[in-house]
Amino acid sequence: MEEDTGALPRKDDFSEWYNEVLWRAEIMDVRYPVKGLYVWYPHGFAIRKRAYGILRDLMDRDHAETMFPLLIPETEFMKEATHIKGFEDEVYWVTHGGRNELDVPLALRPTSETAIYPMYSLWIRSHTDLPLKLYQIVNTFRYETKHTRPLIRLREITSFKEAHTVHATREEAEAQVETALGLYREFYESLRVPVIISRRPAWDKFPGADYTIAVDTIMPDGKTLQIGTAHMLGDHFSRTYEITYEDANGERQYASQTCYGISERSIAAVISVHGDDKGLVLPPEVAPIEIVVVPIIVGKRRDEVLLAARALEEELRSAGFVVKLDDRDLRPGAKYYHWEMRGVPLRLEIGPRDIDANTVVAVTRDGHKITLDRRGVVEGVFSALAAFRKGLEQTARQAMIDRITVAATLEETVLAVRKGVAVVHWCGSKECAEEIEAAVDASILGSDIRSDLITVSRGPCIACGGDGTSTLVARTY
Ligand code: 5CA
Ligand code: ZN
Repeated sequence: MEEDTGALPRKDDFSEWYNEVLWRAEIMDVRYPVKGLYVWYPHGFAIRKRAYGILRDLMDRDHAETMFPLLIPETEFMKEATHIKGFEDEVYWVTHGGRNELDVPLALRPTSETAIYPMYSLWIRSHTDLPLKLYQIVNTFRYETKHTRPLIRLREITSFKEAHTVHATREEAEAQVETALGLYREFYESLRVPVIISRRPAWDKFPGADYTIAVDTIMPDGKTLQIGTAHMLGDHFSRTYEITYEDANGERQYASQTCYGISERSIAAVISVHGDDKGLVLPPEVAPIEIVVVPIIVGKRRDEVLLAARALEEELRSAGFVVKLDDRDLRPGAKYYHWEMRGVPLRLEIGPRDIDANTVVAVTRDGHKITLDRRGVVEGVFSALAAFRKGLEQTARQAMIDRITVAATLEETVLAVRKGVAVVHWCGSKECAEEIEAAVDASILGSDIRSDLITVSRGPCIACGGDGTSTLVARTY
C-alpha cells in the first residue's frame, strides 16, 4: 500500500488527526461505497484480534461462547414493546428472497435479545439450568442517523461482543451487572484506557432495561465516548419470551436477566487516547508487532550487520516477543517513520558501532532512548516495555484528570464541558436535566459515579438548588 510521508495533522486537531491516522496507520479504509460501513485493513484487524483475544479470555472465565443467527423474524422482534420502540427507527429489514416477498420480514439484528431469548425459553427448564451466561462476538446493524464515523458510530458494527445472562433472582442479576462492569474495567486496564462508570438517567437507558450502567472514556477533544454498557433487564424480557424455571419447591418463576456489550469503539478508544502527533501508540498487549529491529547498514559491514540483526530478532522471538526485522532497502529514517505511524512500542537499532561495543539502541514509542547491553538484551527489552506501559498508563490517566472539572454553577459547567467532563450536583429531575443540557450544550451522562478520580458528594442542584448528587455532564460522541 502506498505510503504518505507528508505531515500528519496535529492531535490537537483531533477529528482531522483521527481520520488521517486511520488510513495512514492502515486501520480502516473508509472508501467502501455504503455509508457507515468500513473495511478493516489487515493491520487494524490484527489490533482488533489481539484486543478481542483479551476480551474473549476475560469472558471465557465464566461465560460460554455461542453464535445466533443474524436474521430475526418480525414476529419475534415485535414482541417486547419498549425494546421495539427503542429500535424501530434503526432496523434494516430483509423483505425479499430473490424476487419473492417473504411471508415474515426478517430484521438484521441491531442487538440479539429477540434472537436469543426465544431460544432461552426453550433451553431453561429448572433452577439447575441457572445461571446461564452466554456471549457472542458478531456483526450487528443499526441504521444510525447521527453522523457516522469509523469505529465509533457504524451502521454495521462488525465486532459486537454481547453477553446475555439469566438468573434465578433479581439480586443475582444485579450482582452480575457489577461483575460485568468489573470485567470491562479489567479489559480497559489492559488497554491502558482510563474509564469513568456511571448510571445513565432513566430516559437514556437501554430499551427494555430497568437501568443501564455505562463505561465512558474522554476523547482528546474533550467529548466522551461510551465504550461499554451493562444493563439490568429484570423480568421485562423473561415475561415477554416466557423464560421461566421451576424453583426448588416446584413452582414456576420468571427469570431475571442482564446483558452487556462492547464494540470496536474499544479500538477507537485505544487509538485516540494513546496516539500522538507521529501516529498510533499501541500498548504492547494489543500491538501486532511489539518490537521492530532496524539494521543500520553502512558501507562494507552490511552482511555482518544483517547477521547481527537476525540473531537479535531470533533471540527476542524465542523469548516470546512478536518481533519484526525490517531489512527493506530503505533509509533508517523512512523505517522509523513507518513503524512509529503504526504504533510499534519498541524499536531496536543495531549497526557496526553497536556490534563493536556489544550494545543495542532501544527507542520506545514515547521517545525514550536507551543503550542496552547486547548480552542482557531480553531483560533490557522487558524493562523498557514495562516502563513504556507505565508511561502510557500515567499519561492517559493524567490527561483524564486534566479533563475533569468540578462545577458549582451553570456558568462553570459551560467552561468545564469545553475541555471535558463537568461534575455537578443534580437533583435527578427531568426538568432540571433539560435546563442544564440546554444551558451548557452538553448531556447528562449519569450519576452513581464510580471512578477513583472523582469524589462523590451531595449538594444543591445547579438548576433548581434542591438536594442533588454528583453527576457527570459532557459533550458526547
Ligand atoms: N444488548 C445490549 C447489550 S449488548 C446493547 O445493545 N447495548 S448497547 O446498545 O448499549 O450497545 C453496546 C455498546 O455498543 C455501546 O455501549 C457502545 O459502546 C457500542 N455501540 C452502540 N452502537 C454503536 C454503533 N452504532 N457503532 C459502534 N458502536 C456502537
Ligand atoms: Zn434540580
